[in-house]
Amino acid sequence: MTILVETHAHYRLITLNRPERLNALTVEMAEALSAAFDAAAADESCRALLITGAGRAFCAGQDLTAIVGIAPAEIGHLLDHYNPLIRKLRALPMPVVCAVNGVAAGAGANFALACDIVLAGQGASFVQAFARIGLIPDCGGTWFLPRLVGMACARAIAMLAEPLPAATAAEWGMIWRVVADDRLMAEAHALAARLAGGATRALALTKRALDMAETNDLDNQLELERDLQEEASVSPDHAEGVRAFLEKRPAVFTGRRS
Ligand code: T3D
Repeated sequence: MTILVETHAHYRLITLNRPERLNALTVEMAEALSAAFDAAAADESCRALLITGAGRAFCAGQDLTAIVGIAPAEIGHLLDHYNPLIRKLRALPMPVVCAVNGVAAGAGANFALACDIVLAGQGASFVQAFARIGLIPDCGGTWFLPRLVGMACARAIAMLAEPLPAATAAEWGMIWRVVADDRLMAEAHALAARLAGGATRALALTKRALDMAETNDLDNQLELERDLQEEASVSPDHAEGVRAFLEKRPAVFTGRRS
C-alpha cells in the first residue's frame, strides 16, 4: 500500500509508505491520498489529520523512475493528478499537521508546505530539487515559498536547490517548529490530538480566511471575516465555548458542523 491510514481518537494519521524510494510520489499514491482526504472530509468524527513519511525520508517528490519513457510533453500532465491533491489538502475542513521526519524534496517539500502546521525533526531538510533536473518548483512551491519566507529567500531556495536544514526552515518562518528527531512523532500526535479536540468548524473557517487573505485587500477581508464569523457563531462549539467560559470550566468541543 502506497499510504497507510491509522485512525486515532478524532484524528487520522496518514503515512506515505514507499520507504525504499524515500516515499517518492506516484499517480497511484496521489489517488490514494485523494481518497483518504475525501474519506476524512466526509467523516464528521475526523477532526484533524497528521501526515508523515515511513522510514528515513518524508517524501522525495515525483518518483523519477516512473517518468522514464513518458513523452516529455506528457510529463506536465502529472500535475493533473497533483494539483487537485494540493487544492483538496488546502480545502480540508480540519487542521492538517505535517510531521517531516526526514528529507522533503521537490513536490514532497511543497506537499509539506501545503499543510497547516509543519513540524520537522532536527535531521529533516527541505530541498526544492526541481532546478537540479531542469524543472520549476510545482505543487504550489512558487506560491508558498515567497509567502512563507519572502521573495529574496524564495528565489535562492528555488534556484540553488540546496537542502535547507529544518532548523533554518523554522528560523525563516517556512515551518512552525523543529523538534528532536526522537520526539517528532510524540509531539506531532500531541498537536494533532489537541487540534482534534478544538472547535473544528471555527478552525476550518480560520483556514479559509487565512487563505483568502493572500489575495484580498483589507476591505474584502473584513467582509469575509464577518461572513465566516456568522457561520462560526451558529456552531454548537461557539455556544459551548461561551458557556464554558461563563461557568469557568474547560470547553468540551464536539466539532459538530451544525
Ligand atoms: O514534471 C512534472 O510535472 C512532474 C512533477 C514533478 C515534481 C517533482 O517532485 S520533481 C523533483 C523530483 N525529486 C527529485 O528530484 C529528488 C530526487 N532525490 C534526491 O535528490 C535525493 O534522493 C534526496 C536529496 C531526496 C535524498 O538523498 P539521499 O542521498 O539521502 O538518498 P538517495 O541515495 O539519493 O536515495 C535513496 C534511494 O531512493 C535511491 O534508490 P537506490 O539507489 O537505493 O535504489 C534513490 O534512487 C531513490 N530515490 C530518491 N529520490 C527518488 C528516488 N527514486 C525515485 N524518485 C525519486 N524522486
